[in-house]
Amino acid sequence: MINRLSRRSFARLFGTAVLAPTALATLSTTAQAEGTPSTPTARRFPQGFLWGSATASYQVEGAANEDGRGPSIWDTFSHTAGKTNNGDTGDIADDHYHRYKEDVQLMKALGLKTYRFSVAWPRVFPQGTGTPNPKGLDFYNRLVDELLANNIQPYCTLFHWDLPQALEDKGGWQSRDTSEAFANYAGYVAQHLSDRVKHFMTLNEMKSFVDIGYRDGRHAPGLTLSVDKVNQVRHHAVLAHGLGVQAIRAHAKPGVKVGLAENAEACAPIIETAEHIAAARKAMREENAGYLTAIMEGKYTDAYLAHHGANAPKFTVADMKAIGTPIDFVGLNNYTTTWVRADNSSSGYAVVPAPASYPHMMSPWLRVGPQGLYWGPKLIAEIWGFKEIYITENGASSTDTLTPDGHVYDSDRVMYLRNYLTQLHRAVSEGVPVKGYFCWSFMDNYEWADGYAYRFGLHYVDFQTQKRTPKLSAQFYKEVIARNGLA
Ligand code: GBH
Repeated sequence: MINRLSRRSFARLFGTAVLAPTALATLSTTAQAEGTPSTPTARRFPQGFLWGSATASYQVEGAANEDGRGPSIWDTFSHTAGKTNNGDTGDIADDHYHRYKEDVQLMKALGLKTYRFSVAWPRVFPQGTGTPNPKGLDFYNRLVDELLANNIQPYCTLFHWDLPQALEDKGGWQSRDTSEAFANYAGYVAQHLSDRVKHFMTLNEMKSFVDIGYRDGRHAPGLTLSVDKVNQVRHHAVLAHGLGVQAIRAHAKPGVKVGLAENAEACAPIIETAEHIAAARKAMREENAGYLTAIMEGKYTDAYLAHHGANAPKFTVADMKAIGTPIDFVGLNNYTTTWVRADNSSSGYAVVPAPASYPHMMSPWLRVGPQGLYWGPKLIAEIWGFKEIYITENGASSTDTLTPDGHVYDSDRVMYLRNYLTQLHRAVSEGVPVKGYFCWSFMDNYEWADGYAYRFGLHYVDFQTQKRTPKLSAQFYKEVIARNGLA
């Protein structure tokens, strides 16, 4: 008892739970053992806040050639020499396809209320269109049943970048047909899962797969298209989202909610004064004009069209109407903050460039800016009047190492998560309607072109043995969930 009490006061003193290393192995929580004491400084989240974690099909499943799965553009890309770090592929990844039951038990041990996964399109339609492969969908039936049996709500993403190679061979996202094919596939999955899955997200991070896959060539399919062509790919992505929303609504059981998971630039005022805040609000619309803004408003902004001139996408009135189909929730993937200041230019704002000394996590792009989790959802709610927002991804890479006695002391990730969640708390305590948060990622996985060297998991994965070990950050997150708060 004395031991427990002193641990609790220690936790209060330092604003978080500090546990003896031995507690890590069992993931016990002080909050559960002692009830959740409420203190004036407790920083609790709203009741029913949905604490979750996320993964994506190609990054965790493995079983690349099983049960009739067709190849995706990531199979092709990762098997092309020189495209990924160390030549790593997702052939085996976390072997989650075979180990999902064990993984759901780890989710349960963490106390997750919800889990966000993605369906691999080429498992369900190996050729992208045509005859569905029942064995492919069966995996997701099993996964969803297992989650529900353990009281974890499934949140399902329909496209997290693993486009069927057969569609890429016919032009991929350069072709409008892919948008239509996506809608058919999305409607089919919704029809079969919506008796149990109540939240669907259409596409994950259009901005990433379009810009990095079709413009920069660093992600599959590895193209470096001209600006006009990239703009058309972008248009087909937002169109796929809109047609997908309509198809899901047409085929799903009543009461299903539809949204997306976009890594919108989270624009934040570099100084919190009225003029810089006004600048951040303008930036939020214009910096996301090709993606989230088009979806929210059913049109491209004048500045976006003027900027691209003759290179602007070709579209019809009907396209824009489909793109603007109202959605039930916005999912925001957020890792970084886009700092903005007021400026005398015609746009009224300027993005503040990051100095070389700017702090980042293991991934060089992952510059630490917790305020995105406050300003991102706050400005989205303000500008577009949104009532339901989720943070569909947030997390960090770290140079995790397993100690000889089997621990991972990822204090940098704990610090990162605490800082970001503090800003998220600031948002919800002001009434910004954020309903849930998904930590990326549930376990270390295939970090796309960076391969397995960049770890984002709450669980450490030994990719030789597939052993999962909860990191210190898992212990931290478990405490957050159990307390529904930060202290
Ligand atoms: C998310 O992307 C993805 O949804 C998820 O699959 C991924 O594992 C996770 O975050 C962690 O990265 O090669 O220098 O051009 C986050 C946004 C956009 C970050 C693309 C990495 C590539 C940087 N990502 N970016 S670079």
